[in-house]
Amino acid sequence: MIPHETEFELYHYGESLCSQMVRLALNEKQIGYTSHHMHLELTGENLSPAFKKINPNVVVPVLVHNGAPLYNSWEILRYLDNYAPQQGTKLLPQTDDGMAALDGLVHENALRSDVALGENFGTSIAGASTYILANILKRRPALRVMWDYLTKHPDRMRKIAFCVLRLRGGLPKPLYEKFIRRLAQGLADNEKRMSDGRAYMFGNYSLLDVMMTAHFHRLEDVHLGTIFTSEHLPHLTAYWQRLQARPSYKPAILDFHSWEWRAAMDDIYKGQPSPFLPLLADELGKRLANQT
Ligand SMILES: N[C@@H](CCC(=O)N[C@@H](CS)C(=O)NCC(=O)O)C(=O)O
Repeated sequence: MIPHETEFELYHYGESLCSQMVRLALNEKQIGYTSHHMHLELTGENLSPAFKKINPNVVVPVLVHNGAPLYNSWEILRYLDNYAPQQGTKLLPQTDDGMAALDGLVHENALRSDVALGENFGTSIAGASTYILANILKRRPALRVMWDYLTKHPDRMRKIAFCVLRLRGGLPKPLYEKFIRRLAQGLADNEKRMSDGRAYMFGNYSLLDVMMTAHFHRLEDVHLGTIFTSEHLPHLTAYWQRLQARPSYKPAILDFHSWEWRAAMDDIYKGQPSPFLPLLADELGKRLANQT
């Protein structure tokens, strides 16, 4: 049982994709919560003994419901929808087709620990953002960062990844190119999906759209957002505008921008598009041409 003062308490980070999804879902379901906003790479707060009592796996988000912790963003989304089925937006797809397609689409698009970095749309978006994590880690001495991750992070892959990011300032370039090619594939697939004129992934808004909001917002953060034009992606561009126009977007996403993340973006991109934008446009063009 986690000490708590209100029914729902959320441990989260402004720019974490999984945290953004849970905040969007809480907003869409109109469920209030106490916010425990944390810093990750900036301070290593998630590696502290205090947070390990809340989540021994040291990751966010953690939603605490009446003292019981819930750890996985997808499970949290489903949990919230089942907890308040009649309140706010229904998050599980409302058609049989939608329910049948859900797991496949989640597997193809979601940031999941059982999918390797760069092997689907979500893990490619996370991979493409690692320059930002590296830039934030640079604010702390390398030895401090390595000590923290090597001695306190329970995940072997992640402890190495964070040290590599701190020491190299990013991952090897071919990996970023792989992420970009997989992103192009995901964008082309989703453009096709939306081309029948549906408003959301399953017709009505659902948890897949919650995820896409976080993913597309991240594409903007890594300065690849100009790929959304009516020329390249007419249906996805309209869809992205629809997602941003929802009342949940500002309170769940924009209002939780973290200063160190914005500073890292400015430092890396200096207001210019990502150097990977031409590759993304090129790869997307090829895939869209193959679809017709
Ligand atoms: N499967 C988890 C993944 C959570 C996760 O990886 N969270 C990241 C932020 S998006 C994190 O806390 N990373 C910090 C770290 O590993 O040190 C979920 O869906 O909630």
